[in-house]
Amino acid sequence: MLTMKKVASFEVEYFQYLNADSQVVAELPSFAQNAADLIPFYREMVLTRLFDQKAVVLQRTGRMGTYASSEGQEASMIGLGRAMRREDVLFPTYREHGVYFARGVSMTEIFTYWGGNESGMNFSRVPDDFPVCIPIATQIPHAAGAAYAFKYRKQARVAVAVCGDGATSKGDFYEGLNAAGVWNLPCVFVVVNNQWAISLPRSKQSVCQTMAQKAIAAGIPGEQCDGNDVIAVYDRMDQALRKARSGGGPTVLEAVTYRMRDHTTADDASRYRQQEEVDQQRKRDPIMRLKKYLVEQHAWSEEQDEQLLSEVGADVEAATKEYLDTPPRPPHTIFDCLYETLPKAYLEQMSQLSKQGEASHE
Ligand SMILES: Cc1ncc(C[n+]2csc(CCOP(=O)(O)OP(=O)(O)O)c2C)c(N)n1
Ligand SMILES: [Mg+2]
Repeated sequence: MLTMKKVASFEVEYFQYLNADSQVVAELPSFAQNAADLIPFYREMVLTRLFDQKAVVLQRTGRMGTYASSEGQEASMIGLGRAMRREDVLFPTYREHGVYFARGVSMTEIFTYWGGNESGMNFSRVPDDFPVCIPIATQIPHAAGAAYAFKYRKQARVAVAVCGDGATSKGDFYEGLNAAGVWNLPCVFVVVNNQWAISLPRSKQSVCQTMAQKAIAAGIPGEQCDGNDVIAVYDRMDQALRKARSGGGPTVLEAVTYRMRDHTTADDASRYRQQEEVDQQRKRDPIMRLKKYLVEQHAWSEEQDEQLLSEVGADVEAATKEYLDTPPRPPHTIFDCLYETLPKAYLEQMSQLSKQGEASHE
């Protein structure tokens, strides 16, 4: 007789505390019970947005290279960056500027990198954090490797890999998750699902209901949160980090958000997505959501907001000046951090570039 039994079952939970109308929809975690304690989150989200707007202006006026805007994703970035400890290590994509800021990386360092000078990635405050990763998903197995090292050395550190919805279709994503699961590594994988992978919408990326459930195949828990609710992102990140740090193993956290601007300054999103969709998503804006809540709780006012905008605006201007005042590095230095011993073919190219550099100074 044929008998059927269930051999596995799983579920994916969704977390949200502050909905799109700034209403509290679940009991707030302790760090968020006093609204005034959320002001530092708000400040960093505002800073990230003003930085972002300036970076696009610098690119458009020929003073910076291609740039990937993070507008709309501030709650995901600041929630996760603030939850991490300084000794944890970040493995980001090219769009996580706010996570770096929350970790104490300076705006000048980030401008410097996007201006074509890799020394901007030599972070003074978090020197172990990894640089921007352009190849999609390759940072995920790197994070698993670092987490293995932390475990081997018995260090209470967590490797945090951040990737996009598109990256979850790469083999590297699953390979990293699988290794982390098998070795029970101190790792958190954050999928910032911003609904688009350049021109490919989420609906064509994968037919699975959530990106978080991709964790299940690797035997690790996956959960989803409202990526535009900074309380939810911080809370879930904090839980996942604590678990990883105390030997409880890896977690996948999907933060559902939206990419408000073009993929990068080299893209024109109006060629593949409708303005109505973008307008609709504006109503979920993470910064407006938190501001409205703070004002309603009498923890914030329009006057304080104006003051903040002018202070942070001045900080962005000061960082811009510092970046623009830094002379470009000589072209041959692009070879400096490639190999311990530079192959012969590159040696020749490097000496050619050095000679050109000397000639142009004569
Ligand atoms: C290995 C690799 N393949 C292709 C690309 C080209 N590429 C750059 S960004 C991108 C889409 C990534 O989408 P997603 O992971 O959702 O991140 P998002 O840009 O939305 O933050 C692709 C395919 C790349 N950089 N690396
Ligand atoms: Mg994406």
